Amino acid sequence: MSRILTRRTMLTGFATGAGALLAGCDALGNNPTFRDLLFEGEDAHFRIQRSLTARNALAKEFRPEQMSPVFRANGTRNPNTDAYNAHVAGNFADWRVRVDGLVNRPLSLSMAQLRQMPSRTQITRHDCVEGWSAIGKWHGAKLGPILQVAGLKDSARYLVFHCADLYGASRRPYYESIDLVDAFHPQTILAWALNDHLLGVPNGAPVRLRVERQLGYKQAKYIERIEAVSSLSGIYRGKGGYWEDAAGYEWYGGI
Ligand SMILES: Nc1nc2c(c(=O)[nH]1)N[C@H]1C(S)=C(S)[C@@H](COP(=O)(O)O)O[C@H]1N2
Ligand SMILES: [Mo]
Repeated sequence: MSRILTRRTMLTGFATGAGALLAGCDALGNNPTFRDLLFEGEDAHFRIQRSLTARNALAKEFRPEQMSPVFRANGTRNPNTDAYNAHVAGNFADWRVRVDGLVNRPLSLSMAQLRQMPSRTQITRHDCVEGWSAIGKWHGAKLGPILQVAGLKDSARYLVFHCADLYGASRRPYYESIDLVDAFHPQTILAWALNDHLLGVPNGAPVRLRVERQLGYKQAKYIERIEAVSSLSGIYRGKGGYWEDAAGYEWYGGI
């Protein structure tokens, strides 16, 4: 009941703020039709509010003793191209993560520069659609502040993560994409450490995405480029990711 009153108060406050509605507000409030309309509006408002809250909510974080003894690798375990092998040999000293597309200031970040960005540590559960899960401790740069440095243009709607590996027999580039709600989510990080060690090759060295509200295939490994785009339709086969293109996986792999 008190929640309903609060909603009503909020809505009345809104109507009051609208000024023009102020004079007729009391009289209209006694009119059943208008009152019905108000409540309908409240319901819609709170439905939208709830769904937005769900997207912004934090994924569950776990305690250190809940971490899986081994965090298995899946998909590409080693890109194994000449270019990638050269980076491995050089300890990724020359690796760059480019941030480009619909940004005001394109970036080319070294691993050293990435490590200077605001960072976050989180112990979360990774869920793969193939039916396994693992709890791991991730550490890396928050994506939001990086995007703020790059300055997204108003037309930017999605971020496309271009990876260094060519997957499967088709040898097509692995890629993934997320929208801006997930891009600025506080747990969305470019992770370079897993379980207190620098990320190994099987898990995406030197840097991979963690987007904790979504399934395993969204967690792009071996990131070389982050491209801001207005639409996914021009990217590869247009479904927003390798598995979305190849096997009809959902673009929003919400958990
Ligand atoms: N670049 C790249 N990223 C990828 C994949 C891949 O094959 N290549 N596989 C995806 C899938 S299906 C899963 S479950 C996770 C596995 O991450 P892990 O190897 O650290 O367990 O990475 C995802 N990101
Ligand atoms: Mo997966």
